[in-house]
Amino acid sequence: MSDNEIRVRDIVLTFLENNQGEYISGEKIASNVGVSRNAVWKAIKQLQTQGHKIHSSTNKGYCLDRSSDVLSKQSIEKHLNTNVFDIEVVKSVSSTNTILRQRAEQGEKEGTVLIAEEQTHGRGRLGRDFFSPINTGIYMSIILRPSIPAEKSVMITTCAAVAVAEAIEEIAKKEAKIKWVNDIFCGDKKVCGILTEAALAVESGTLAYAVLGIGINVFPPENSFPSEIENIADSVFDNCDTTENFRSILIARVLENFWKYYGDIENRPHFEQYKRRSMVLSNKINVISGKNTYEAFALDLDENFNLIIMLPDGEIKHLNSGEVSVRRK
Ligand code: BT5
Repeated sequence: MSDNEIRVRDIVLTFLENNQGEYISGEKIASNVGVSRNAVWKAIKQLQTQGHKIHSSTNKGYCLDRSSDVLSKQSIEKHLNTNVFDIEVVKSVSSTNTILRQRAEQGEKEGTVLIAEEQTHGRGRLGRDFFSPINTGIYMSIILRPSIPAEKSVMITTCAAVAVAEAIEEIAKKEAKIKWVNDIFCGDKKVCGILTEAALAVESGTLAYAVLGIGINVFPPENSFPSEIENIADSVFDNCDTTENFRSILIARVLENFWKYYGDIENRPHFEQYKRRSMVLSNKINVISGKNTYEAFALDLDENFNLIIMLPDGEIKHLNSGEVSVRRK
């Protein structure tokens, strides 16, 4: 496809997205986009090949089906009330975090967002895998350039956790809880994981950049979850039978919510919202530190989102999320 054909295809998609569910004549689209009807027809064929559900009728024209939920810059931007993000959507990548880290190193700007329909090597923390099957999830990363000290990077992860929990509650009307520090749960299963990777600007001790990665299981995977995680993972919605573009709407809400907190990140504007949704506070937990596991009681969070725990002998400790993980008993 030539650059011009790609441009026409993108404008036609914007037009269809903004009129989703309605038939528009080829003539009207052509005159709005400023191209021939034949060029519109070619663009429609291309979009259909990409999976967009577009009906065509000789009399009525073209209609993007209401249930068409192929992710695109256009499908997300129509739900987004800000233009601070520069969004790119791709079909398949190794890991959106890996790609954006490379781009951040090369100087790409804050607000760059990469979203994939599938990841072949989705990553969690500490070298763990994040299962990222096609069409049913959200796998997105954002480049950030915050002027905060490196040890405060947990603020980014926690802002994102609150942003995701709020979006799920608003869109899916379900309670979303946060497991210290980066997992979102619906019921007792994980529906979202967050991975923040940052690089240090050595001279200043602040972050040169951070790449925030968010993975959400929106619908059940087409071939179910792999056996290793089927008992711990779930999706936000129970089935794919939906008439709304839930993935695009969720992405827009997560981005907006995150930006709202991120703008004031040094003042921890999300602290109370985070605490309110905590799954571990006031519970008995197992602390996993390397090869050791020990019991404790989760008392509170300190101002740096360290978990304050009490050991069976009464000793109080502040745990850093980079060093240990916890499991509710
Ligand atoms: C995370 O790590 O959960 C962070 C996941 C971040 C994923 C996003 S997607 C966009 C961006 N690009 C990437 O490559 N990554 C980010 P952690 O807390 O370490 O949890 C990993 C563990 O969660 C695994 O060891 C499994 O037990 C479990 N798990 C793996 N895939 C899952 C899934 N799809 N849903 C729920 N749990 C999963």
